[in-house]
Amino acid sequence: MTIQTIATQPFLDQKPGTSGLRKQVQVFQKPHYLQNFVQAIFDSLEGYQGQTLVVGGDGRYYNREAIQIILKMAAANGFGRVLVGRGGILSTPAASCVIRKYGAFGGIILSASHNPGGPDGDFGIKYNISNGGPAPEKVTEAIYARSKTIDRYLVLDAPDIDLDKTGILTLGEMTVEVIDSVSDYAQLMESLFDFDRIRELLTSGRFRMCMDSLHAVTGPYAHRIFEQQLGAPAGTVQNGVPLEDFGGGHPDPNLVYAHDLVEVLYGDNAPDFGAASDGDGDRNMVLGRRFFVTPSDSLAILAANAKLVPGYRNGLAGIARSMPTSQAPDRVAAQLGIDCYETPTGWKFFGNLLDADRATLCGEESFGTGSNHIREKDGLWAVLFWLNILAVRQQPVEEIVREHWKTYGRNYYSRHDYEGVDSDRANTMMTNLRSLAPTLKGKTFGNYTVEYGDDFSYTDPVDGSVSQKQGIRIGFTDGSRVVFRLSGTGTQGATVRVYLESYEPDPAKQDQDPQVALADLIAIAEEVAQLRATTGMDKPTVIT
Ligand code: VG1
Ligand code: CO
Repeated sequence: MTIQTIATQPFLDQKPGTSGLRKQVQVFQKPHYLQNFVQAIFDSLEGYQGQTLVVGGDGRYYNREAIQIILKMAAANGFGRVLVGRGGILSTPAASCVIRKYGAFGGIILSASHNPGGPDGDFGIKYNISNGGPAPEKVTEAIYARSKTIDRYLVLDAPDIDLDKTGILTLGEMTVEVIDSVSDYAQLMESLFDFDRIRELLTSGRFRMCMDSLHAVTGPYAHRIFEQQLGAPAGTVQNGVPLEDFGGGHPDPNLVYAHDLVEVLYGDNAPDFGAASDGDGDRNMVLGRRFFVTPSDSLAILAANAKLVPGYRNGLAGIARSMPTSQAPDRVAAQLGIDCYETPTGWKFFGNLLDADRATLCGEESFGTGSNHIREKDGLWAVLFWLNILAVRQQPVEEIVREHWKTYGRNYYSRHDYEGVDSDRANTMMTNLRSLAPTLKGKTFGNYTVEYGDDFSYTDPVDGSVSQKQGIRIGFTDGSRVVFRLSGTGTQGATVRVYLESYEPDPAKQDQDPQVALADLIAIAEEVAQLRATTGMDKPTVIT
């Protein structure tokens, strides 16, 4: 087996977005495209010779081919050992768990998360550092810089390895350990939650749940944890076989794309609890019987009930939420007397707060919740957290949420996405908003008076790094907000995201449809951004 040095030329579009490099599969299949990016990752790291790398992905189309390439490149570049999930499968949270548990130097995760898969779908690649979390911006910037000058990559000339049997193999000088994809993660879950109590609930005959894995990566994890370990009846997990194209679906756990689950939970004889996760297993949606829990509320409720869960019994150091996430968690933090941090969108911004033990729970409005147990958001963790709370409180999901609103007030919340917008027009809209926002202070729109308008900038309290242009915020004197961002995970055109939030302390007024409660803010968003004219659409493509 010889190490080959292959001459190559840079691709100029390898800038990582919110969560790694995401492109259409056909782009990744171009000769040298994946190899260039992998070599750019290795070239921007130092000190990995002889160290351990974790590799795995969400099982989407091109996962296996990519892993074979990465293994041969890791061997040629001098890694000592690679841990790879069987069949190339590791959910994003499981990869984070394995990196931490085995003290790996870092990990490469192959996923485009909730983006559709298959030959005409998307693929993605992301580098995680030794704390198990997504590489911070200074690392992704170094990778991007290197990708623009790269002229060669190293690869071992070797046959493919068998990914389907666990065991230890060698590739040149490097060891490859094919590990069970689920075990380490399942053990970690067992150490955090009261499995006995959850088992009691799930086998009591008084409580039924339905978990929809959307034919994505959490299938094997959910089968093992809910059905085998916790005793839920077979069939509790639906769409539990990971498929390379996710069965043609869109593995995004929201009311639009998780329609099978929504039908079950809103149908006759509905179960008590429903949940879904995304392509790579880091997102979650939680439903009660005919009841949807907004992700921002979910984070707030987990925080308010953390004492009921063994892993969090000793209290929380703090909470962190991304800027567009609703301020519901802030109210819980205030009540608990702990800090609540507001970070830019993307899990990489939580890493420092978690490492420094300033935050214990983190969350995003985009169906992401997690904690200091790993350094990624974690879909099944959130589901288990809810089950633990339900097992202790023995109340329906809806009742728990309504009680929460009564105590803390309700943050009405919605996100309107306009997908496939012309990039130039979307960028022009953002540029216009950037100059308009600061001029709006004091201006009134109907009942609302603008308190501030800006482009969110974040200074990391741990390392002082500054991230600018993270979203246009227009805040009103009553705490309501409208936020505008462009997505950093799409692969075609631009996606405009509009985030809307208002606060309702009066329990008598907490029962409205969010689209109705937010109608005035929706109109203000249209007025300031001219969304219809910009996007050419008369309504959002997806409302969550
Ligand atoms: C989206 C979400 C963001 C999330 C990111 C990655 O990013 O809004 O909250 O962290 O996806 O999640 P954007 O830039 O498209 O808004 V995942 O589950 O796709 O790794
Ligand atoms: Co994801």
